Amino acid sequence: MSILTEISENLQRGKAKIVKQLVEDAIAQGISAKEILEDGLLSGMGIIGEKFKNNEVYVPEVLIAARAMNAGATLLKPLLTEAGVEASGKVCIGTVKGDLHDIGKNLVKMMMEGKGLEVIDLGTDVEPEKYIETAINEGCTVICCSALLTTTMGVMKDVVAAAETAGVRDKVKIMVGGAPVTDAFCQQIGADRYTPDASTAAEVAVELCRA
Ligand code: B1M
Repeated sequence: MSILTEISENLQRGKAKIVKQLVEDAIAQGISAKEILEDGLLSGMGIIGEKFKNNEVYVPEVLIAARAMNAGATLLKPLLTEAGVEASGKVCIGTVKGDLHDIGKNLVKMMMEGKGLEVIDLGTDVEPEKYIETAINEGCTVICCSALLTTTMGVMKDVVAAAETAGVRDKVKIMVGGAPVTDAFCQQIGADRYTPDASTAAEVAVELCRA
């Protein structure tokens, strides 16, 4: 069995310590951080997601898998960070109100930091006004909203509205993403950019900060 398959399988069983060790071994073997992330950690999380959907596993199993995912991803962070890049802008990020999923948001944050952006992490369950207050007070050029639930993605529209109410809509760019979010949805709610994954999100955020 390949080490990446072992990472995926142990993540699915929630074996955080083993996942951590295997990720260290994979790094030592010279496997790229991107491959470890995509073919090991994210592959395992995807399988858990499918089982969750089919009621083959439940919230506790998903939670311990998520913990194992984070244990592995933390080790990859320095490798995904480009050495010597200068801070190229400031953004804030959070998962929208009512939504507690943070694995994708954390990955987006990690990739953005890797591109040299300063990232203020607002966590999960973030009120629309909180994004705006932070952007104003901290001088963020970009607001990044993540949502994983079809029932919470609508909050992104409230973030756009809150920026309008505060009179800063022309001063901040609003990026949206997360599994149920699409480009059509982004346009429909009047946000600025949708990106499907963490690395594209980081590239686009840098572009927006430089514009
Ligand atoms: Co939840 N959950 N969950 N869950 N969960 C989903 C999302 C679900 C699709 C599972 C399913 O039924 N198939 C489903 C949503 C269905 C829907 O809305 N249509 C669901 C549900 C229903 C729920 C609960 C309601 C379950 C319940 O309690 N009955 C509940 C809701 C709690 C709440 O938020 N209020 C719940 C709870 C949980 C856990 C707490 C157990 C756990 C979260 C742990 C945590 O995050 N700390 C959890 C998990 C882990 C999942 C699944 C299995 C995995 C999500 C994940 O982390 N994926 C998920 C099923 C699935 O997605 N297959 C599921 C890996 C992650 C890297 O991907 O977040 O998509 P993702 O991020 C990607 C991109 O989307 C993108 O970049 C990332 C990688 O490149 N991206 C952005 C993300 N944000 C971005 C922002 C950007 C740009 C790109 O710009 C700003």
